[in-house]
Amino acid sequence: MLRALVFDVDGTLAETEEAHRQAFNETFPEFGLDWNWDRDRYRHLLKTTGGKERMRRHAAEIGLNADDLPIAEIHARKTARYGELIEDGSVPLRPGIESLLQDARSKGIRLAVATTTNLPNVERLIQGTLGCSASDIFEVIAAGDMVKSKKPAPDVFELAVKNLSLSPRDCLAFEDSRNGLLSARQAGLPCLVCPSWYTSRHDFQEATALVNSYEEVRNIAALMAMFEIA
Ligand code: XBP
Ligand code: MG
Repeated sequence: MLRALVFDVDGTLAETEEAHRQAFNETFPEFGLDWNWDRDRYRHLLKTTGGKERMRRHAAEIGLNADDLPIAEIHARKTARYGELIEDGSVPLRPGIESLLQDARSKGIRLAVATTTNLPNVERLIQGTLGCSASDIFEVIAAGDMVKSKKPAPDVFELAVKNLSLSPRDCLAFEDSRNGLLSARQAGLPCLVCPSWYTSRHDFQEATALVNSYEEVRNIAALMAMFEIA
């Protein structure tokens, strides 16, 4: 019985990664770093979820010791810059997402978030796009640093399901990446994947359903049909 939809944020609710990349690149010089991540480099680094973890990986790969860098401070500045970039709604929700959220609410299907990014980023995205607080839309928000291990570990989906007080089988996860898909499936949720710009070449063989656009599943009836037969 479908009772809740649990959404990833980056790449799923919106194509945010270019804004993340811009925020990282604009922050690095403030800390004396000559790092500049182009799209190919960022696609590689996206294999590591979480901004702090991503910077540590980059440091290690270029032969630096991340412990010598103020990773938390850099990340705080990057988060502030990212918020400025998206707070005016210039990164829109992906087509079909808003109508799916509205239809779910009207049908009494509960809504939650399971993301590796941090809470202020979810808030800024929803304020910028829907003009309300994220907590007005999502009953439960499980975000990056609330859990021990980020995706592909199941922790963040497990936390969302626990806070919903539901069985994972009564939830449906929405993801765009292989790490997210593995996280959702390991937590026991069926998972609908809609690839994003950076993830189109990922392996999604464990997906319960795969679509090219959320416009294919813009209402709960379409989703139920897909979910029941999957
Ligand atoms: C998204 C991420 C995030 C963002 C950066 O993964 O990996 O790390 O790129 O966010 P997913 P922070 O969509 O699978 O949750 O800098 O706030 O960590
Ligand atoms: Mg994602």
